[in-house]
Amino acid sequence: MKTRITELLGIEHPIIQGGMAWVAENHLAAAVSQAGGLGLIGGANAPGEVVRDYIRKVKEVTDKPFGVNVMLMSPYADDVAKVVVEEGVKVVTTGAGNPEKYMEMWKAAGIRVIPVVASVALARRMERSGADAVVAEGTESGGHIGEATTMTLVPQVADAVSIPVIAAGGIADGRGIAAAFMLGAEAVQMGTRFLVAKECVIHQNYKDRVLKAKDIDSTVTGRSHGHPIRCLRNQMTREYIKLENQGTPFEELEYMTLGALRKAVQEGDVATGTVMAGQIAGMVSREQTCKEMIDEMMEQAGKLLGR
Ligand code: TUI
Repeated sequence: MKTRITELLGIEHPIIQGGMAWVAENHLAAAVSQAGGLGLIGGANAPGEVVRDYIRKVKEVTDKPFGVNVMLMSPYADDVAKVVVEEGVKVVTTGAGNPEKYMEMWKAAGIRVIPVVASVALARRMERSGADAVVAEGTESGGHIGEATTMTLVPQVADAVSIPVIAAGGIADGRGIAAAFMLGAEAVQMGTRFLVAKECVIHQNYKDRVLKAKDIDSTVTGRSHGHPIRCLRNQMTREYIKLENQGTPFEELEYMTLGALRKAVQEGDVATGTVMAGQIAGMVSREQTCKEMIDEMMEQAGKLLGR
């Protein structure tokens, strides 16, 4: 399936793996790229040198294109932004902010820049700043989210910009890919399905929680403070939302959840840790290799789109 995105990135399939914080390290990124998609290393809150190490490890195992997601709220965003240039990374996506200040440096280095946006306004602005494509990410996604749904955001962004659009949020099978194409997308970005990939090195408790999730098992913390995060309901979300409703200051809540994602991902504490996942977790019920997932989804999407 050739689109402007597969051509731009030099990939076989129009599937990009989300740059998930603490999850998207070298093993997952390399496996997705090896399977013909675009694997991403999630910079998250990691220092530049940690990201450099991941980049080198991916290069050791695959010649295929891969990228890095720069999380703009990270205290290390400036460092990571330089490391991707120094390491000759070909594709950069950004999240949780406006990457304009890095655009000139990245473009001069020949990097394909793909900001993740949650609004038409930011998509337009990114096109004007020289972005090569945008990811239009709906509120169905896991992690830090915007307000608009994928169904409403993707066609509005596709109408507003001329650069290619990648759809994200609520997509985890060939039906979702076909639907995204119908809305005007030329590729999809997926996170939640890849959480349970065999090559994804997160704790088995995290995977089990996703595998067992039902349709309405996700919730959103931090809405009242303007930092909405979608994750699966547990003891942590119940306590957080209770305190939030009582008007607890943001700094206190931040303190409470500090390290909570790492606790869930690495230690498997899915009761008091943050289990970030999208609304589509209810449909993700099988552990497979990245190649099995991608081949299966592309076959299903191809059949639907060929009808
Ligand atoms: O970035 C994400 N998802 C994420 S990042 C993350 S880790 C994290 N750690 C600490 C605090 C917050 C997050 C977990 N999940 N997705 C891309 C995304 N970007 N979603 C929404 C946005 C966004 C929102 C507002 C992008 C730009 C924006 O406004 C920028 C502006 O200046 O207008």
